[in-house]
Amino acid sequence: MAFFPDVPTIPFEGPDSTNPLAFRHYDAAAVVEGKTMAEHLRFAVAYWHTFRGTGADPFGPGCAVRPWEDGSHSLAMDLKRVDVAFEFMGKLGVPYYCWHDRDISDEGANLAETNKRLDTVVAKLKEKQAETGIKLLWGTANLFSHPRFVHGASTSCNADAFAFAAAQVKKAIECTKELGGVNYVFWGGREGYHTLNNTDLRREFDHLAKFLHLAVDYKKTIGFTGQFLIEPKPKEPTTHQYDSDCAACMAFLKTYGLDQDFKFNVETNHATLAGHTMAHELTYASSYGMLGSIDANRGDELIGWDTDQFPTNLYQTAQVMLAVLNQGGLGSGGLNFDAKLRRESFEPIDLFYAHIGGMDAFAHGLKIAAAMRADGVVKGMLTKRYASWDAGVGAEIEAGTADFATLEKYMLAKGDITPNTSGRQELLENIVNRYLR
Ligand code: XLS
Ligand code: NI
Ligand code: NI
Repeated sequence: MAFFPDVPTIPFEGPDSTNPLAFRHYDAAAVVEGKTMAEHLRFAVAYWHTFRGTGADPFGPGCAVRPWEDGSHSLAMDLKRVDVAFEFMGKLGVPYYCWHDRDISDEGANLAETNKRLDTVVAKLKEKQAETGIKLLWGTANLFSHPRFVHGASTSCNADAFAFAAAQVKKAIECTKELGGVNYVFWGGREGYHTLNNTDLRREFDHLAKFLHLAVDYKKTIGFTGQFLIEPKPKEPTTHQYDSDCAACMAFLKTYGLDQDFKFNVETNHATLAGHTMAHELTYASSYGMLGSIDANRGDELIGWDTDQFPTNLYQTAQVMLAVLNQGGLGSGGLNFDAKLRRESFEPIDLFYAHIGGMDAFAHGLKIAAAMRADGVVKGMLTKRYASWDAGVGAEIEAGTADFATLEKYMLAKGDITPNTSGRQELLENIVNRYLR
Protein backbone atom coordinates (compact mmCIF):
# COMPACT_ATOMS: atom_id res chain seq x y z
CA MET A 1 0.00 0.00 0.00
CA ALA A 2 1.30 3.42 -0.89
CA PHE A 3 0.88 6.27 1.59
CA PHE A 4 2.14 8.91 -0.84
CA PRO A 5 0.57 7.59 -4.07
CA ASP A 6 1.01 10.82 -6.03
CA VAL A 7 4.69 11.27 -5.25
CA PRO A 8 7.35 9.59 -7.40
CA THR A 9 10.95 8.97 -6.36
CA ILE A 10 12.31 12.52 -6.32
CA PRO A 11 14.59 13.01 -9.34
CA PHE A 12 17.48 15.44 -9.84
CA GLU A 13 16.54 17.81 -12.67
CA GLY A 14 19.16 20.55 -12.37
CA PRO A 15 19.14 24.27 -11.44
CA ASP A 16 16.64 25.30 -14.13
CA SER A 17 13.91 22.88 -13.09
CA THR A 18 10.65 24.35 -11.86
CA ASN A 19 9.26 20.99 -10.78
CA PRO A 20 8.55 21.31 -7.03
CA LEU A 21 9.04 17.55 -6.64
CA ALA A 22 12.56 17.52 -8.07
CA PHE A 23 16.01 18.46 -6.81
CA ARG A 24 17.71 21.40 -8.46
CA HIS A 25 21.05 21.00 -6.69
CA TYR A 26 21.10 17.71 -4.78
CA ASP A 27 22.52 15.17 -7.20
CA ALA A 28 23.43 12.30 -4.86
CA ALA A 29 26.11 10.85 -7.15
CA ALA A 30 27.68 14.16 -8.26
CA VAL A 31 31.28 14.49 -7.12
CA VAL A 32 32.51 17.54 -5.19
CA GLU A 33 36.09 17.65 -3.86
CA GLY A 34 36.51 13.94 -4.57
CA LYS A 35 33.40 12.70 -2.75
CA THR A 36 29.79 12.32 -3.81
CA MET A 37 27.19 14.77 -2.54
CA ALA A 38 25.54 11.89 -0.70
CA GLU A 39 28.83 11.18 1.12
CA HIS A 40 29.38 14.83 2.02
CA LEU A 41 25.88 15.60 3.18
CA ARG A 42 24.74 12.39 4.88
CA PHE A 43 21.15 13.62 5.19
CA ALA A 44 18.85 12.22 7.84
CA VAL A 45 15.11 12.53 8.46
CA ALA A 46 14.05 13.23 12.07
CA TYR A 47 11.37 10.68 13.00
CA TRP A 48 9.87 12.92 15.71
CA HIS A 49 9.06 15.92 13.55
CA THR A 50 8.37 14.21 10.27
CA PHE A 51 6.34 11.23 11.46
CA ARG A 52 5.14 12.24 14.92
CA GLY A 53 4.72 16.00 14.49
CA THR A 54 1.10 17.13 14.54
CA GLY A 55 1.62 20.84 14.01
CA ALA A 56 0.56 21.69 17.56
CA ASP A 57 1.79 25.05 18.89
CA PRO A 58 1.39 26.77 22.29
CA PHE A 59 -1.98 28.19 21.14
CA GLY A 60 -3.66 25.21 19.59
CA PRO A 61 -3.59 21.49 18.88
CA GLY A 62 -2.14 19.96 15.77
CA CYS A 63 -4.07 20.10 12.55
CA ALA A 64 -1.76 18.13 10.29
CA VAL A 65 -3.62 15.85 7.89
CA ARG A 66 -2.06 12.39 8.10
CA PRO A 67 -4.48 9.93 6.50
CA TRP A 68 -2.55 6.89 7.75
CA GLU A 69 -2.87 7.84 11.46
CA ASP A 70 -5.79 6.19 13.28
CA GLY A 71 -5.50 8.40 16.38
CA SER A 72 -4.55 5.48 18.60
CA HIS A 73 -1.35 4.85 20.51
CA SER A 74 -1.39 1.19 19.56
CA LEU A 75 1.52 -0.99 18.62
CA ALA A 76 -0.21 -1.61 15.29
CA MET A 77 -0.05 2.13 14.60
CA ASP A 78 3.65 2.26 15.50
CA LEU A 79 4.30 -0.59 13.06
CA LYS A 80 2.22 0.93 10.28
CA ARG A 81 4.07 4.23 10.74
CA VAL A 82 7.34 2.43 10.03
CA ASP A 83 5.98 1.61 6.56
CA VAL A 84 4.99 5.25 6.07
CA ALA A 85 8.44 6.40 7.15
CA PHE A 86 10.36 4.09 4.85
CA GLU A 87 8.17 4.91 1.85
CA PHE A 88 8.73 8.61 2.52
CA MET A 89 12.50 8.31 3.03
CA GLY A 90 12.88 5.99 0.05
CA LYS A 91 11.09 8.37 -2.29
CA LEU A 92 13.11 11.29 -0.95
CA GLY A 93 16.38 9.40 -1.32
CA VAL A 94 17.83 10.12 2.13
CA PRO A 95 20.41 7.65 3.38
CA TYR A 96 19.74 8.07 7.13
CA TYR A 97 17.13 8.70 9.80
CA CYS A 98 17.16 9.46 13.54
CA TRP A 99 14.76 8.72 16.37
CA HIS A 100 13.93 9.08 20.05
CA ASP A 101 12.81 5.78 21.59
CA ARG A 102 9.31 7.19 22.21
CA ASP A 103 8.94 8.39 18.59
CA ILE A 104 9.13 4.88 17.23
CA SER A 105 7.24 3.15 20.03
CA ASP A 106 4.89 4.55 22.66
CA GLU A 107 5.04 3.48 26.30
CA GLY A 108 3.35 0.39 27.66
CA ALA A 109 1.81 -0.08 31.12
CA ASN A 110 5.25 -0.38 32.77
CA LEU A 111 8.92 -0.34 31.81
CA ALA A 112 9.07 -4.05 31.01
CA GLU A 113 6.10 -3.77 28.62
CA THR A 114 7.50 -0.58 27.13
CA ASN A 115 10.78 -2.32 26.36
CA LYS A 116 9.04 -5.36 24.89
CA ARG A 117 6.99 -3.18 22.60
CA LEU A 118 10.08 -1.23 21.58
CA ASP A 119 11.81 -4.49 20.62
CA THR A 120 8.93 -5.35 18.30
CA VAL A 121 9.18 -2.02 16.50
CA VAL A 122 12.98 -2.20 16.34
CA ALA A 123 12.71 -5.62 14.70
CA LYS A 124 10.49 -4.12 12.01
CA LEU A 125 12.82 -1.13 11.56
CA LYS A 126 15.67 -3.57 11.10
CA GLU A 127 13.78 -5.41 8.38
CA LYS A 128 12.93 -2.17 6.56
CA GLN A 129 16.54 -0.96 6.82
CA ALA A 130 17.74 -4.20 5.24
CA GLU A 131 15.09 -3.96 2.51
CA THR A 132 15.82 -0.31 1.58
CA GLY A 133 19.45 0.28 2.57
CA ILE A 134 18.39 3.28 4.69
CA LYS A 135 20.51 3.46 7.85
CA LEU A 136 20.28 4.85 11.37
CA LEU A 137 22.38 8.00 11.89
CA TRP A 138 21.56 8.16 15.59
CA GLY A 139 19.19 7.13 18.29
CA THR A 140 18.35 8.99 21.48
CA ALA A 141 16.02 8.68 24.46
CA ASN A 142 13.11 10.99 25.17
CA LEU A 143 13.78 11.99 28.79
CA PHE A 144 11.60 15.09 28.75
CA SER A 145 7.99 14.44 27.64
CA HIS A 146 6.68 12.12 30.36
CA PRO A 147 5.60 13.81 33.66
CA ARG A 148 8.06 11.61 35.59
CA PHE A 149 10.76 13.87 34.13
CA VAL A 150 9.10 17.11 35.22
CA HIS A 151 12.19 18.07 37.25
CA GLY A 152 14.63 16.68 34.70
CA ALA A 153 16.10 13.19 34.24
CA SER A 154 19.68 12.76 35.45
CA THR A 155 19.52 16.19 37.11
CA SER A 156 16.17 15.60 38.79
CA CYS A 157 15.81 16.16 42.55
CA ASN A 158 14.13 12.72 42.52
CA ALA A 159 16.77 9.94 42.42
CA ASP A 160 14.23 7.55 40.91
CA ALA A 161 14.00 9.76 37.82
CA PHE A 162 17.77 9.29 37.40
CA ALA A 163 17.34 5.53 37.73
CA PHE A 164 14.48 5.41 35.25
CA ALA A 165 16.45 7.54 32.79
CA ALA A 166 19.42 5.19 33.16
CA ALA A 167 17.23 2.19 32.35
CA GLN A 168 15.76 4.03 29.37
CA VAL A 169 19.11 5.15 27.96
CA LYS A 170 20.56 1.67 28.46
CA LYS A 171 17.76 0.28 26.34
CA ALA A 172 17.98 3.06 23.73
CA ILE A 173 21.72 2.45 23.26
CA GLU A 174 21.02 -1.28 22.88
CA CYS A 175 18.38 -0.52 20.22
CA THR A 176 20.72 1.89 18.43
CA LYS A 177 23.38 -0.83 18.37
CA GLU A 178 20.87 -3.41 17.16
CA LEU A 179 20.00 -1.12 14.22
CA GLY A 180 23.64 -0.38 13.38
CA GLY A 181 23.34 3.27 14.45
CA VAL A 182 26.61 5.15 13.97
CA ASN A 183 26.07 7.75 16.73
CA TYR A 184 24.03 8.17 19.90
CA VAL A 185 22.80 11.61 20.98
CA PHE A 186 22.31 13.15 24.42
CA TRP A 187 20.20 16.29 24.27
CA GLY A 188 19.72 17.84 27.71
CA GLY A 189 15.91 17.76 27.60
CA ARG A 190 14.86 19.18 30.95
CA GLU A 191 18.39 19.12 32.39
CA GLY A 192 18.51 22.68 33.71
CA TYR A 193 16.47 24.87 36.02
CA HIS A 194 13.85 27.60 36.20
CA THR A 195 14.88 29.06 39.56
CA LEU A 196 18.00 28.74 41.69
CA ASN A 197 15.77 29.00 44.77
CA ASN A 198 14.91 25.31 44.41
CA THR A 199 18.08 24.11 42.67
CA ASP A 200 21.34 22.65 43.99
CA LEU A 201 23.27 23.52 40.85
CA ARG A 202 26.57 21.84 41.71
CA ARG A 203 24.85 18.62 42.79
CA GLU A 204 22.85 18.52 39.54
CA PHE A 205 25.97 19.00 37.41
CA ASP A 206 27.67 16.19 39.35
CA HIS A 207 24.67 13.94 38.65
CA LEU A 208 24.69 14.79 34.95
CA ALA A 209 28.37 13.87 34.78
CA LYS A 210 27.76 10.66 36.73
CA PHE A 211 25.02 9.71 34.28
CA LEU A 212 27.24 10.27 31.25
CA HIS A 213 30.09 8.28 32.82
CA LEU A 214 27.68 5.39 33.38
CA ALA A 215 26.61 5.64 29.73
CA VAL A 216 30.27 5.51 28.60
CA ASP A 217 30.86 2.48 30.81
CA TYR A 218 27.82 0.72 29.39
CA LYS A 219 28.82 1.55 25.84
CA LYS A 220 32.11 -0.26 26.47
CA THR A 221 30.38 -3.17 28.21
CA ILE A 222 28.21 -3.95 25.19
CA GLY A 223 30.78 -2.95 22.57
CA PHE A 224 28.74 -0.17 20.97
CA THR A 225 31.16 1.63 18.66
CA GLY A 226 29.00 4.61 17.62
CA GLN A 227 30.04 8.13 18.53
CA PHE A 228 28.44 9.70 21.62
CA LEU A 229 27.22 13.23 20.93
CA ILE A 230 26.01 16.03 23.19
CA GLU A 231 23.60 18.53 21.68
CA PRO A 232 24.03 21.98 23.24
CA LYS A 233 21.01 24.22 23.80
CA PRO A 234 20.85 27.27 26.08
CA LYS A 235 17.19 27.49 27.07
CA GLU A 236 13.79 25.93 26.42
CA PRO A 237 12.14 24.11 28.04
CA THR A 238 14.04 25.29 31.14
CA THR A 239 15.18 28.87 31.61
CA HIS A 240 18.80 27.75 31.87
CA GLN A 241 19.79 24.49 30.22
CA TYR A 242 23.05 23.05 31.53
CA ASP A 243 24.41 22.20 28.07
CA SER A 244 24.02 25.84 27.05
CA ASP A 245 26.48 26.10 24.16
CA CYS A 246 29.57 24.35 22.79
CA ALA A 247 31.97 26.29 25.02
CA ALA A 248 29.93 25.54 28.15
CA CYS A 249 29.73 21.86 27.19
CA MET A 250 33.46 21.79 26.58
CA ALA A 251 34.11 23.18 30.05
CA PHE A 252 31.70 20.63 31.54
CA LEU A 253 33.24 17.68 29.67
CA LYS A 254 36.79 18.71 30.62
CA THR A 255 35.83 19.32 34.25
CA TYR A 256 34.39 15.84 34.57
CA GLY A 257 36.92 13.96 32.42
CA LEU A 258 34.45 13.16 29.65
CA ASP A 259 35.94 15.07 26.71
CA GLN A 260 37.49 12.03 25.04
CA ASP A 261 34.16 10.21 24.91
CA PHE A 262 31.90 12.84 23.38
CA LYS A 263 31.63 15.19 20.44
CA PHE A 264 28.93 17.74 19.71
CA ASN A 265 25.76 17.60 17.65
CA VAL A 266 25.40 21.28 16.79
CA GLU A 267 21.94 22.63 15.94
CA THR A 268 21.44 25.89 14.05
CA ASN A 269 18.44 27.11 16.02
CA HIS A 270 20.17 26.31 19.33
CA ALA A 271 23.16 28.42 18.28
CA THR A 272 20.78 31.30 17.55
CA LEU A 273 19.05 30.90 20.91
CA ALA A 274 22.46 31.02 22.60
CA GLY A 275 23.11 34.37 20.96
CA HIS A 276 25.67 32.89 18.58
CA THR A 277 25.77 32.38 14.87
CA MET A 278 25.81 28.77 13.68
CA ALA A 279 29.20 29.55 12.13
CA HIS A 280 30.52 30.48 15.57
CA GLU A 281 29.34 27.25 17.18
CA LEU A 282 30.67 25.13 14.31
CA THR A 283 34.01 26.90 14.27
CA TYR A 284 34.39 26.56 18.03
CA ALA A 285 33.49 22.85 18.00
CA SER A 286 35.57 22.09 14.93
CA SER A 287 38.65 23.94 16.23
CA TYR A 288 38.78 21.55 19.16
CA GLY A 289 38.03 18.43 17.11
CA MET A 290 34.56 18.23 18.67
CA LEU A 291 32.23 18.75 15.69
CA GLY A 292 30.54 15.39 15.29
CA SER A 293 27.18 16.01 13.64
CA ILE A 294 24.66 18.71 12.78
CA ASP A 295 20.96 19.23 13.42
CA ALA A 296 20.11 21.15 10.27
CA ASN A 297 17.32 23.65 10.74
CA ARG A 298 16.95 27.38 11.18
CA GLY A 299 15.34 29.76 13.64
CA ASP A 300 13.30 32.87 13.10
CA GLU A 301 14.99 36.17 13.92
CA LEU A 302 11.67 37.53 15.17
CA ILE A 303 10.52 34.63 17.34
CA GLY A 304 12.41 33.73 20.48
CA TRP A 305 11.98 29.98 20.60
CA ASP A 306 13.22 26.85 18.86
CA THR A 307 11.02 27.21 15.78
CA ASP A 308 12.88 24.35 14.06
CA GLN A 309 12.22 25.59 10.55
CA PHE A 310 13.60 23.91 7.47
CA PRO A 311 16.87 25.45 6.31
CA THR A 312 16.58 27.60 3.19
CA ASN A 313 19.16 30.32 3.79
CA LEU A 314 22.04 29.82 1.33
CA TYR A 315 24.38 32.13 3.19
CA GLN A 316 23.95 29.91 6.23
CA THR A 317 24.15 26.54 4.47
CA ALA A 318 27.30 27.68 2.66
CA GLN A 319 28.88 28.64 6.00
CA VAL A 320 27.92 25.29 7.49
CA MET A 321 29.36 23.36 4.57
CA LEU A 322 32.51 25.45 4.65
CA ALA A 323 33.05 24.41 8.27
CA VAL A 324 32.34 20.78 7.33
CA LEU A 325 34.71 20.78 4.33
CA ASN A 326 37.39 22.60 6.31
CA GLN A 327 37.51 19.77 8.84
CA GLY A 328 37.47 17.07 6.18
CA GLY A 329 33.86 15.94 6.67
CA LEU A 330 31.64 14.93 9.56
CA GLY A 331 32.99 11.41 10.01
CA SER A 332 30.13 9.29 11.34
CA GLY A 333 27.92 12.39 11.67
CA GLY A 334 25.48 13.83 9.18
CA LEU A 335 22.93 16.55 8.52
CA ASN A 336 19.77 15.66 10.39
CA PHE A 337 16.68 17.69 9.54
CA ASP A 338 15.59 18.46 13.08
CA ALA A 339 12.94 20.63 11.47
CA LYS A 340 9.18 20.77 11.30
CA LEU A 341 6.53 22.13 9.02
CA ARG A 342 4.70 25.30 9.99
CA ARG A 343 1.27 24.55 11.46
CA GLU A 344 -0.31 26.06 8.35
CA SER A 345 1.49 23.56 6.07
CA PHE A 346 -0.70 20.65 7.05
CA GLU A 347 -0.83 18.43 3.96
CA PRO A 348 1.39 15.34 3.56
CA ILE A 349 2.91 16.74 0.35
CA ASP A 350 4.35 19.63 2.41
CA LEU A 351 6.67 17.08 4.05
CA PHE A 352 8.25 16.49 0.65
CA TYR A 353 8.50 20.18 -0.27
CA ALA A 354 10.19 20.94 3.06
CA HIS A 355 12.81 18.20 2.84
CA ILE A 356 13.51 18.78 -0.85
CA GLY A 357 14.10 22.47 -0.09
CA GLY A 358 16.40 21.69 2.82
CA MET A 359 18.42 19.14 0.85
CA ASP A 360 18.76 21.51 -2.09
CA ALA A 361 19.79 24.40 0.17
CA PHE A 362 22.59 22.26 1.60
CA ALA A 363 23.67 20.83 -1.77
CA HIS A 364 23.80 24.38 -3.11
CA GLY A 365 25.69 25.49 0.01
CA LEU A 366 28.16 22.63 -0.53
CA LYS A 367 28.86 23.83 -4.10
CA ILE A 368 29.34 27.42 -2.90
CA ALA A 369 31.67 26.34 -0.10
CA ALA A 370 33.71 24.14 -2.46
CA ALA A 371 34.05 27.02 -4.94
CA MET A 372 35.27 29.32 -2.18
CA ARG A 373 37.81 26.75 -1.07
CA ALA A 374 38.98 26.14 -4.64
CA ASP A 375 39.80 29.84 -5.09
CA GLY A 376 41.31 30.09 -1.63
CA VAL A 377 40.77 33.87 -1.49
CA VAL A 378 39.33 33.99 2.02
CA LYS A 379 41.82 31.45 3.37
CA GLY A 380 44.65 33.37 1.68
CA MET A 381 43.64 36.56 3.45
CA LEU A 382 43.55 34.70 6.76
CA THR A 383 47.07 33.33 6.24
CA LYS A 384 48.32 36.80 5.39
CA ARG A 385 46.59 38.34 8.40
CA TYR A 386 48.42 36.09 10.84
CA ALA A 387 51.80 36.18 9.06
CA SER A 388 53.47 37.93 12.02
CA TRP A 389 53.07 34.67 13.96
CA ASP A 390 54.86 32.57 11.34
CA ALA A 391 58.35 33.99 11.92
CA GLY A 392 60.30 36.20 14.29
CA VAL A 393 58.83 37.11 17.65
CA GLY A 394 55.41 35.52 16.88
CA ALA A 395 56.99 32.15 16.13
CA GLU A 396 59.06 32.41 19.31
CA ILE A 397 55.96 33.10 21.42
CA GLU A 398 54.09 30.17 19.88
CA ALA A 399 57.10 27.88 20.32
CA GLY A 400 57.37 28.86 23.97
CA THR A 401 60.92 30.25 23.68
CA ALA A 402 59.91 33.83 24.57
CA ASP A 403 59.21 35.14 28.05
CA PHE A 404 58.28 38.54 29.51
CA ALA A 405 61.94 39.55 29.82
CA THR A 406 62.87 38.69 26.20
CA LEU A 407 59.68 40.35 24.94
CA GLU A 408 60.50 43.51 26.89
CA LYS A 409 64.02 43.52 25.46
CA TYR A 410 62.62 43.05 21.94
CA MET A 411 60.14 45.92 22.32
CA LEU A 412 62.61 48.27 24.01
CA ALA A 413 64.92 47.81 21.03
CA LYS A 414 62.12 48.17 18.47
CA GLY A 415 60.41 51.09 20.19
CA ASP A 416 56.87 50.33 19.00
CA ILE A 417 54.95 47.72 17.07
CA THR A 418 54.90 47.12 13.33
CA PRO A 419 51.83 49.10 12.15
CA ASN A 420 48.51 47.20 12.12
CA THR A 421 46.78 46.46 8.84
CA SER A 422 43.05 46.73 8.06
CA GLY A 423 40.71 43.89 8.97
CA ARG A 424 39.00 44.29 5.54
CA GLN A 425 35.66 43.02 6.81
CA GLU A 426 33.59 44.70 4.10
CA LEU A 427 35.89 43.52 1.32
CA LEU A 428 35.73 39.95 2.65
CA GLU A 429 31.95 40.08 2.85
CA ASN A 430 31.85 41.29 -0.74
CA ILE A 431 34.12 38.44 -1.79
CA VAL A 432 31.90 35.89 -0.04
CA ASN A 433 28.86 37.33 -1.84
CA ARG A 434 30.52 36.67 -5.20
CA TYR A 435 30.11 32.97 -4.60
CA LEU A 436 26.43 33.09 -3.67
CA ARG A 437 24.96 32.06 -6.96
C1 XLS B 1 15.30 19.90 20.93
C2 XLS B 1 16.33 19.08 20.33
C3 XLS B 1 15.92 17.65 20.10
C4 XLS B 1 17.16 16.79 19.92
C5 XLS B 1 16.91 15.34 20.11
O1 XLS B 1 15.33 21.13 20.88
O2 XLS B 1 16.76 19.68 19.15
O3 XLS B 1 15.07 17.55 19.02
O4 XLS B 1 17.71 16.98 18.66
O5 XLS B 1 16.51 15.06 21.40
NI1 NI C 1 18.06 18.80 17.79
NI1 NI D 1 16.14 21.82 18.90
